[in-house]
Amino acid sequence: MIQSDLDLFGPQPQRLASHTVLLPGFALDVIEPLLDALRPVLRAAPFRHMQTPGGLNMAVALSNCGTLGWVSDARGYRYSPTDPLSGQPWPALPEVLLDLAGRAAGTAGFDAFVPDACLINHYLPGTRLSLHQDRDEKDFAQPIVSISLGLPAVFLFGGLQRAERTQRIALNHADVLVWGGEDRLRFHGVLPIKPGVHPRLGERRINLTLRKAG
Ligand code: MD6
Ligand code: FE
Repeated sequence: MIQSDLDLFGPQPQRLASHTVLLPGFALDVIEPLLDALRPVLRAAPFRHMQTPGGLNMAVALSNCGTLGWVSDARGYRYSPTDPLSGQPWPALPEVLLDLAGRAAGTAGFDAFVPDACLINHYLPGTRLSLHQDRDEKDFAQPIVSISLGLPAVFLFGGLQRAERTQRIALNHADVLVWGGEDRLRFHGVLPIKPGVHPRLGERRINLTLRKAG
């Protein structure tokens, strides 16, 4: 059977809201260089479970790269130039990640996006991320680029009030989600990851969110 022209060009971008675009499979052609670049980052700054300000252990394990990294402890949420585990600066943002984020943002209509922070989240089957807003960054005019790797997730995409109803969006391996503008402060979260084994990443989901934090 001959593929349709549409299939030959791959899945098309999907606009989920006025300033939110899902780019299915956008990271597919750089997955191997991306994983190669993440390995030394995660050796220098391993995944860890941070404490919430309320004293609970976060279910998601996390790390960072870039000049700023997102941290949580008894004092609250904030960006820090150093890794609290090592006392050292976070590993540099790999070029392949900077380039991918810039191209994804541009494709979604946000030109000249230069992130300085990449939060790396690690989910095991059963791990969820409760509904939250991303509001620790300085400039909400800057978008966020989110790259999903490994096991699929159901992303909850809500409104500007916590109680507003949420859309459910499938985020699969190599999908890139870009959001900004008036969607920047929407509540969002991740449903518990379903058990499974991803052919490349095994029993895990990794999400990279690139931001201009400072
Ligand atoms: C995740 N992502 O997909 C968690 N935040 O694992 C986020 O919390 C997120 O994907 C802001 C923008 C995009 C995101
Ligand atoms: Fe978030």
